[in-house]
Amino acid sequence: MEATPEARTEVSLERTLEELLAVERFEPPAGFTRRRHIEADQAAADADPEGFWADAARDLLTWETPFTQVLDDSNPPFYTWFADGTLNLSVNCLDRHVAAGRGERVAFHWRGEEGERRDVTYARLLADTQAFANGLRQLGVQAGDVVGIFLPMIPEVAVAMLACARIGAVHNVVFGGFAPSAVAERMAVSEAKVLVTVDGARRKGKRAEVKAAVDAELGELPALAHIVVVRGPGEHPGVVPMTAGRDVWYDELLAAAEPDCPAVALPAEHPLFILYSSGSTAKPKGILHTTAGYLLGATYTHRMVFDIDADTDVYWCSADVGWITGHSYIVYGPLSNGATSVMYEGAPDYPDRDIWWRIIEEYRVTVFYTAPTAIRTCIKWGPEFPGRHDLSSLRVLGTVGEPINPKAWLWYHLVIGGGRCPIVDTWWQTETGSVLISPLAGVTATKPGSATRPLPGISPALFAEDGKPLTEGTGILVITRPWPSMLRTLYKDDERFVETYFSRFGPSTYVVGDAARLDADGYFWIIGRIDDVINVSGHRLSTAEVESAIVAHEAVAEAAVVAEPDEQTGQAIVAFVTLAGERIGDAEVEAQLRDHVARRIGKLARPRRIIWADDLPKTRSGKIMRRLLRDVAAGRELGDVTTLRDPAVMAVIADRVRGAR
Ligand code: 6R9
Repeated sequence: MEATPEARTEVSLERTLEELLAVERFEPPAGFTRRRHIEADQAAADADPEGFWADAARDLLTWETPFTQVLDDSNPPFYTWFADGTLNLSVNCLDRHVAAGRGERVAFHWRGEEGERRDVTYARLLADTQAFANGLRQLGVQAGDVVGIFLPMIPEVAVAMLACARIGAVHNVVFGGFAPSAVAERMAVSEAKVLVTVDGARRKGKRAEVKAAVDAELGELPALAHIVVVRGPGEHPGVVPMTAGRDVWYDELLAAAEPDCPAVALPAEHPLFILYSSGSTAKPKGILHTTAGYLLGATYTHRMVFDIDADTDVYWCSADVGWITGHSYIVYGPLSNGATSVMYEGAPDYPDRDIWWRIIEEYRVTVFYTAPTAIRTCIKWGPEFPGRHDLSSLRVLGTVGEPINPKAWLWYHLVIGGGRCPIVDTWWQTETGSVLISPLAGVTATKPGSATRPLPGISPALFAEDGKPLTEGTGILVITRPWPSMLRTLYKDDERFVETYFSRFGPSTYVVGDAARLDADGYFWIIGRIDDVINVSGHRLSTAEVESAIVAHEAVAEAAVVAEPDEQTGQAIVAFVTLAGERIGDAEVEAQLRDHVARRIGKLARPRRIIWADDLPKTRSGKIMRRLLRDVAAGRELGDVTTLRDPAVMAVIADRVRGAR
C-alpha cells in the first residue's frame, strides 16, 4: 500500500527525532545580537553582583529619585533593593516610550477568538491607563489598597494592572479560567476594595456569564466597595446584574474620568502585586512582589533571554495573564522594553488546531514563548497543523512551567523552529518574579531537557539533604544570594514566608522546593518538585526522567508517573500515558513501553502499571497535578480539583484505573 504524503513525513519526522535524541548538545546559531553584552554582564556580575544589579537598574529603568542604597540585607530574609529610590512602573512601561516618540508603536496586536483584530498602541494604552487610574481613584482606591482583576485575555487586563501601578494600588489578578468561588476567596483574603471583571467571556464559541456567576459567589465582603465591569468582546445577549451604588461599567467610568493622571513617584519597595501561586501542592500562597526590583528582573530577563530587539521583533507569549508568566512576560517585561507583542484571547484549538500557527504567520511573530504541556498537545494533534503555515519568521522559541522532555524539545525545534531557532528553556517561579536559570538565545549551547545555566547575578546551588553543597549529582535546589525580583513575603503572613522558604538552611538560603541535577558542565536539569522524586528499592528516580523515557517512544504523546507504596521495593511506578494521534493502548504497546523504559533507564524504572489516559489532570498553567494521580492510583478520595483546567479528566482516569485492577 502507498503511504500518504502525511504518513510519509510523519515517518521521517519520527526517524529524525529518534536520531536527534542521541545529540546531547546544540551549539548556538550565529547572528544574535546580545553576545557581547552578556559576556560583559557575566563578568561584572561575577565580580560584584550588587554592583551589576545597580548598574542594570540605572541603565534599564527610569527613576524619579535615583537610589543610593542597593541591597539591604540587615534583616534576612526580609531583603530590600534600591530602597531610597522612587519611580513609577507605568511610566517605565508607557510614558517613557511615548515621550521618546514611539507612541504609535503597537504594544499589543490583540486577536479575538472569532478572528477580531485590535492593535493597541503605546499612546492608546497610556491614555486608557491614565483615565482608568483616575476612575479607580474616584471609586476611593488609594495607594496600598488591593484591586482584584478577573478578566479574560483582552487589552483591558493590561490597562487595569498598569492603572493600579500608576496610583500605587496593589493588584491581585485571578486566572480568567478559575471558578468564581476562587475569585470570591481571593478577594476575601486579600481584602480587595475593588474588583475589575467582565460581563461575560467566551471560550470556543460558548459564552459564560461571568459577572452573574461572580455575584452569586461573592457573599458578604465588607472591604469590597465596587465592581467595575468591562464589556467583553462579542455578543452580549444576557442581562448583566448591576447593583446600584456598587457596580459600574468600565467604559462609562473611563468616559467620565479626567484624561490626565500624573504618575505618583513611589518608593522602590512599594508593593506592586499579590499573586496566588498555582497551588499544585498545597493551599495557595499570596506571593507579594514590590516595584523596582521586580520590574528590573522582568525587563532585564525579557531582553536578554529572548534577545529582544524592540524595533524589529514581534513577540508572543501564549500564557494567561493570570499566571506569573503573563505578569512578567506579557505585561511588564515586554512593555518596559517597548516591545510589540501578540495577545490572543482564545484556545489553541478553536476554530481549528492550527490557530496558533495561523497567528504566527499573520503577524510574522519572531519570538514565541509557550509551555511544554502545549507542545505535547501539539505533538498529540500531529505536525500537519503547523505544517499548514509559514513559520519562517520565527527566530527564538521559549518554554516555561515544567521540565521539557527531550522528545518534545526536539519536536519544537524541528517542527516549529524549522531546526534554526534556539530554544530557551526558562526555569523560574512565581516567587522568583523573573527567569533565573535559562539559556540565552544565541549565546548558550543547549542540551534538550536542561534549563542550562544561571543568568548573570543569580547564584543557584545544589545542596545534599544535610546542606552540604554538591558540585555534581542530584540534590535540593537553592539560591544562595538575594536577587532583585524575589518575593518579599507572603501577603500578611511573614511567618509562613520564613517557614516555607528559609527555615531549612537559614535566612540567607532560599529553598526553591525543586530537586535538580547538576552535570559536569555546570548545567542544571530541573527534576520537579521535591515530592516528585520516586524511590524504588533505594534508588532515587525522578518523575521527569522516567516520563521522558516513556515519551521518547514513538507512540507516546504525554506521560505522567507517580509512586505507589510497594511492600518489596518501597515504592513502585504507576504511569499514566496518552498516545499520539489519540490512539488507545493495548497489551502490546504496554509491553513495548515497559521494555523501552528498561532499555533507556534500567529495569528498576519499569512502570508496574500503565494506565491509558486521553488527557492528564493539569492546572491552568499546564502543570500536571501528580497529587491527584497518586490519589487515584491508591484508590483514595480525590483532594481539591478546583484548580484543574478540566475537572472531567479525572473521572475518565478513575474509570480506567478501576477497569485496570
Ligand atoms: C514560571 C512558573 C514554578 C515551578 C518550579 C518548577 C516548575 C517552571 C520550569 C520548571 C522545569 C522549567 N518549572 N519552569 N521546571 N523546567 N523550565 O512556572 O511559575 O507557576 O510558580 O511554578 O514550575 O517546579 O518550581 P510557577
